[in-house]
Amino acid sequence: MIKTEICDMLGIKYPLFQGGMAWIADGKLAAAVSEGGGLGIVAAGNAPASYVKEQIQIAKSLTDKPFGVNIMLQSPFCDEVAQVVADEKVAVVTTGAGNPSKYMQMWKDAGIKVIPVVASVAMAKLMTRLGASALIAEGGESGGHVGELTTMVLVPLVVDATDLPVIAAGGIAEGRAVAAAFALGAQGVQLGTRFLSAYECNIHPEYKKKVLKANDLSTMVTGKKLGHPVRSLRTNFSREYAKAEFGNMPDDELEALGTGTLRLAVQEGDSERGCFLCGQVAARVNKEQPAAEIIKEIMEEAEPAMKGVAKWVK
Ligand code: TUI
Repeated sequence: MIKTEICDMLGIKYPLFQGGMAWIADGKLAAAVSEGGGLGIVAAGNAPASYVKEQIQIAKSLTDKPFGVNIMLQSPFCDEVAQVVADEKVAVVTTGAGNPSKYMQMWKDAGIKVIPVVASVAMAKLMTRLGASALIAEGGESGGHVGELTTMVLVPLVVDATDLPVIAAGGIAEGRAVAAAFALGAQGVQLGTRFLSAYECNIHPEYKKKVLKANDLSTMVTGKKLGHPVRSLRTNFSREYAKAEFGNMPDDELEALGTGTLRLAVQEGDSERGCFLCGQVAARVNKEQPAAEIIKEIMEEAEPAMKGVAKWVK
């Protein structure tokens, strides 16, 4: 049994979080993960506060265990959503795609544990100073909005820059990668892509099929030109977007080309116009399973992987 400080801090069985995937991580998926002993997370994404409140209530109706909400800091509804999570007193807030400084005090006053995603050492230090409970160090192998650094480089840098427990994210979908993350100094892991294959994950069947079929070269990063690089599956859409980006399409047209494309992927499975956010590790995701089974399997695989590397110590 693998148990760390994070388990005691949050009252969870396994030190494993489900990533807050916009449009995907709803109350049902979050509850299934929390019921399975991990920390389920409802993603606010770009949704209005009313949607987030509804999903929190769905999660509360399906589990008594703690769960979190991920706040996407570039959302136009960020202020309202930040207030809803404080009112609902969710156990944990994770943040992504920006700097959550202005909300930290409000969340802490509501008794919420704040666990920001950091993509740099400077941000790790700032969040430590402002009273975060832990940090998520997410490498660019992950799906969605990606930073510059890989998990292998970022995790030890963040671990050495803070006294807080660090959760590693990006490129983790099996026990061996959990063991690697622990070797880098992490005390927990966060998985997004692996949960795309969960039965409780309500994405279009075409999205799931694409993830299950993906190989080592199936993802790519677009969006650098507009300053928000995003990793997704290689599809006709992502190739066309990349072409437009390398061509001379004006920024406002590029922005328009990307708008609404995540919804088209998640709800319609539209590979001509949809953006299928996905991490590199999709190559290691090959079967559909209940969320609880995914968690148990990974944490059981991690034990021999952690012990196994010790055999080289003479
Ligand atoms: O946020 C994510 N993944 C996401 S957000 C998203 S929606 C979106 N799409 C396009 C542009 C912007 C958002 C899809 N996937 N993961 C967590 C994450 N956060 N990865 C990287 C970061 C991050 C980046 C910069 C965190 C902090 C940060 O610092 C900003 C600053 O002010 O220094």
